[in-house]
Amino acid sequence: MAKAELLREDGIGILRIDNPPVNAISPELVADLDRSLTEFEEDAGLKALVIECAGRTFVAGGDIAAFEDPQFSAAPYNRVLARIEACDRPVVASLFGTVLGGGLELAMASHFRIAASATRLGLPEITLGLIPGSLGTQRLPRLVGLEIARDMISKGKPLSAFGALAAGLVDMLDDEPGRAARSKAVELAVQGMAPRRTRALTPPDIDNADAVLAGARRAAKAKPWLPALSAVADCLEAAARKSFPDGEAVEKRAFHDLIGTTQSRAMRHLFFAERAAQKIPGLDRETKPRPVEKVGILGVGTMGGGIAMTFANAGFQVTLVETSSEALVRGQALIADAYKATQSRGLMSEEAVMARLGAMNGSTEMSDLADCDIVVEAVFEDMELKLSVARQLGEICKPGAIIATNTSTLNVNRIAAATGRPGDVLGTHFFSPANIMKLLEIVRGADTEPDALATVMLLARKIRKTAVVSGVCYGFIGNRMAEVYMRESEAMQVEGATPAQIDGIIENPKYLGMAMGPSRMLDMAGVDVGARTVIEWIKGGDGPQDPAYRAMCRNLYESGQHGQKTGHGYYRYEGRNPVPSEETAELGRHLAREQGINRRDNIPDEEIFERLLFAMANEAAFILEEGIACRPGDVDIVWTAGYGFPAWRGGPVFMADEIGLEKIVARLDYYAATLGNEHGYWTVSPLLRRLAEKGERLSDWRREA
Ligand code: T1G
Ligand code: NAD
Repeated sequence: MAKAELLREDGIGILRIDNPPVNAISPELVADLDRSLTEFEEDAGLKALVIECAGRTFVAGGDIAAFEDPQFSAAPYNRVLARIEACDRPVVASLFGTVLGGGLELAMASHFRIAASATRLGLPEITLGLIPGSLGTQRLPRLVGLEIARDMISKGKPLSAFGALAAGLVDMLDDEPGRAARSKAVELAVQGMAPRRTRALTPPDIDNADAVLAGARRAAKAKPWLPALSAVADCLEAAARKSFPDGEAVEKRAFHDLIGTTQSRAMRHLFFAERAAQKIPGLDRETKPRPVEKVGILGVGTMGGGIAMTFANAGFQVTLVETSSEALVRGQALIADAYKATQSRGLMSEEAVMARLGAMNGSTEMSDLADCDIVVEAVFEDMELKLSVARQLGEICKPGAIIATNTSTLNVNRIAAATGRPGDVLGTHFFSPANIMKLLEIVRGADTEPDALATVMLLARKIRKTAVVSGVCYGFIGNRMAEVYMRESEAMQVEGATPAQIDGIIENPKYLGMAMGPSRMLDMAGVDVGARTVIEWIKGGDGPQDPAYRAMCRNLYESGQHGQKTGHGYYRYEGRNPVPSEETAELGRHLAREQGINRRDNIPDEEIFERLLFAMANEAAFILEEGIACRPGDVDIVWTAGYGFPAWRGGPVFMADEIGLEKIVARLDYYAATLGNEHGYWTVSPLLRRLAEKGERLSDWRREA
C-alpha cells in the first residue's frame, strides 16, 4: 500500500500521507511523496495543495530506524521539501497530534500551517544526539526568530499549538484542520498571492543575533560531550549570516557528521529500548487491565509521599495510611512542602496544588484501604514488617485489588505469599524522589496474574513513568547492579582511594559522566537506607558471607553517619556541599588494618573506572542470563531513567559494547588474578565470556524463545 498518494477534491490536490503508527518519514514514504508531488506538479488544473496525514498524528519525524543504514541520506526528502516550498500554487499543511522533526520540517516547507489546538510542535533531534537534518535549522529561525529556534532545537522541547501561533510557527488554529486547510487553500488560490516561502524570510530577531548565538556557543561549551550542541550553534550562525543554500550546506555536513557519533547511536538505542521495554514476553498485549480509580499508600515517608504525589498528579484519588497521626501529619507536611516548592518555582499553580492535596485523604486505619483498587506499600525495608503488613493487606484489600510493594531489594515472592493472594501482588519499585524520577521497576512475582501486570504497565503510562519489568532477585535489575558498583567503591576506599576521587572519575564525562558518583548518591538517598538493605540481605541468609562486605556503609550507619540527612556520610556536609571527611578516611584505614589489606597511595583512575563499570556490565550479563531482565536494552533504560547514567552513553550495556566485551572480560580476569576472587566478585558471566569470544555485542543478545 502506498504510504502517500495524491487525491483530488474540488479542484485542489490533497497529498495524503498514511504510514502508521506515527507517519514517520521512511525512504519508502519519501519515494511515494516524490511520485505524488510530480503528479500534482503535472496537473495544472489543481489550484492548490493540502498536505495531511491519516492516523493518530501528522508526521512525527524521520524514521529513526532508517538512520542505522550507513547509506542513509536526508537529501531525497530535502529535495521533496524544496519542491513543495518552490511550488507556485499555495501549499497548506493540516497539522494535529505530535508534529516533530521531519514532520515540522515538512510543515515549514509549506506556505501556510493550520493546527488543531492540542497539537504539539517541535524539533526533538537533540534527544537523539542529532540536529534537524531537513532544513529545520534554517527554516525555523526564519519563522520564529533565532532565540526561540535556538531554545527549541537545543532543548528539543515541543511548543503547544498556542505557543506556536504566538511564535509565528503556525498561522491559524482550528480543531478541524483538514476542513480548514481545504478552504484556506482555495482562498489563497483565489487571492492569487505569491506563496510565502519560508526560505525567503529573515529571522524576525536578526538584530539580536549576536546575543542569541553567544548563548548557543556557551551551551555547547558547557557540554562538550554533546557535539550536537555546537552543530546547533554553527547552523544558527549560518541561518543568521549566510544565504539559505549555504546554511543548507552547513546543516547537511553537521547532520551527516553527527549521525555516526557514539552519542547519537547511544541515544537512538535508548529510544527504541524504551519502547521495547513495554513489550513483556508472555504477556498478551490484549490482556484486559483491571480498573483503577482509587489508590492507597501505606507508609507516608520519603517514598510514600512522592508516590502519593505521582498518583495525585495523574488525577487519582489517594488514601494515605500511617502508623500514627504524628507520622501521618509528618508525611502530609512532606507532601505539602514539596508541592509548595514546585509552586514557588512557577511549575504549578496554586489551584493545581490545592486540587492535588484535595485528592488525598489521610488515616491511621489500614481498614480505610479496603476500597482501593491498588495499594502501594512503602513501609520500612524490614522483611518481618513487610510480611506482617502484607498479611493484613491480604485480608483488608477488596477482591481484585492489586497489592504492590515498593521494596528496594526484598523477596517479592515471600511478600506475595504472605498476602494469601500472590496473583494480586507485584513490586512497584519507584526511585527517589518518586514524583521526579522517571523509572518504575515493576517486579513480576512468580504468581503475579497477567492482568495485574498489565494493569500496572498501563498505570505507569498514566503516571508518566518509564516502566521496566524485572524478575525477582535481590535488588532486581537496578539495585542488584548498584550493589556491585557500591561494593567496589567501598572496597577501593578501604584500599586507599577517597570518595571524592572515585566520585570524580565517575562524574567525569571523559570516563562516564554520571550525574552523581556512588558516595554522593548514597549520601543523598540515605546511608541508613542503603546499610539497612545490606544488613537485611545478610540477615536473610542468602546475602554475601564475606565479613568485609560493604563494611564502610555498615560502620557509617552504626556511627550515625547517615549522609546528607545527618550532615555526615561518606562526606561531611557544609549545607548541601560535600567536603572530605577525616572520620570516613580513618574508617577506611581502620578497616584495612582489620581486613589485612595493603593500602595503595594512588589507585589509578583507569582502575577505578574499570572496577565500577566492568563489574556492573558483568552483573548485567548474569541478570540477563537468569532472565531477571527481559532484554539487554531494559538494563540500559533502568540505569539511564533511574540512576542518572548519561543517555549519551546509552547505558551500561551499550557502553560496555562500545568499549568491547573482549577487553572487559580480560580486565575482569585480571582483577580476579590481582585482587583475588575468593568471593566470586570477579567471576565472569558465561554469557559475557561467550559473546566476547564470538566478538558479539551484549546489546544484540536475545534469549532464545
Ligand atoms: N521513527 C521510527 N519509529 C517511530 C518514530 C520515529 N520517528 N516515532 C515513533 N516510532 C514508533 C515507536 O518505536 C513505536 O513503535 C510506535 O512508533 C509508537 O511510538 C529528518 C532527523 C511520536 C510522541 O524524535 O517522540 O525527524 O514500539 O510508543 O507514546 O530532521 O513516539 O509500537 O513498534 O512512542 O504515543 C524526530 C520520536 C526524528 C519523535 C508518539 N522525531 N517519537 O509517542 O507512541 S529525527 C522524534 C516520539 C528527525 C529530521 C530528523 C513518540 C511520539 P512500536 P510510541 P507515543
Ligand atoms: P521512610 O523511613 O522514609 O518511610 C517509611 C514510613 O513507613 C515511615 O513514615 C513509617 O512511619 C511508615 N510505617 C512503618 N511501619 C508502618 C506500618 N505498619 N503501617 C503504616 N506505615 C508504616 O522509608 P522510605 O525511604 O520511604 O522507604 C520505604 C520503602 O521504600 C522501603 O521499602 C525502601 O527500601 C523503599 N525505597 C526507598 C528508596 C529511597 O531512596 N529512600 C528508594 C526506593 C525504594
